[in-house]
Amino acid sequence: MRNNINFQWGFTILELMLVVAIAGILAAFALPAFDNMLKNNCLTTSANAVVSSFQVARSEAIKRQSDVTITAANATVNENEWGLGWDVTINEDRNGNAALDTGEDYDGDGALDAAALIRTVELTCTTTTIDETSNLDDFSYNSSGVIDNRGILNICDDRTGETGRQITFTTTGRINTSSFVCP
Ligand SMILES: [Ca+2]
Ligand SMILES: [Ca+2]
Ligand SMILES: [Ca+2]
Repeated sequence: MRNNINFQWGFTILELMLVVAIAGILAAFALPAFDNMLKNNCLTTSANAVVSSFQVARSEAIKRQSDVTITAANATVNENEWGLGWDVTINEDRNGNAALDTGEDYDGDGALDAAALIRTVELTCTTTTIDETSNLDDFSYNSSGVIDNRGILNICDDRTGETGRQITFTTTGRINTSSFVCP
């Protein structure tokens, strides 16, 4: 009986060592691939979040006939102003008379707000950076859908030479996305 138990233990440890060795070899190959996959997903998610927010900002500005502003959450960090997220807000005073008129109360709080919240975007991919190349930390669309600045947003992460995204705006405020070789 005792011999049987010893034999069982010996066999299990040998087996375990083999499994650990194989798992170690597999992990050495699989982990960097998994890490790359996560980072690539983050680049795509971040680019989609930028494009969707700027599209919403432009369409709301035209629809509501008022200025809509997108403000970076991380304004003081020149290499990554937009990487943590941003707010999209609307100036409720669309006729500019400093009074709350019918149809102007976007957020329905009964007060005239210069920056009523349309949406807040928080980005959780900590390795992803979104850098505006001229360090612009806000953009505004007017009621015609024209943007006040032609920004360049480069989306990269902590790898070197990865395929990032570059987002730019035409003079009329339309949004272009292209792939970008990160430095
Ligand atoms: Ca007004
Ligand atoms: Ca309001
Ligand atoms: Ca910058």
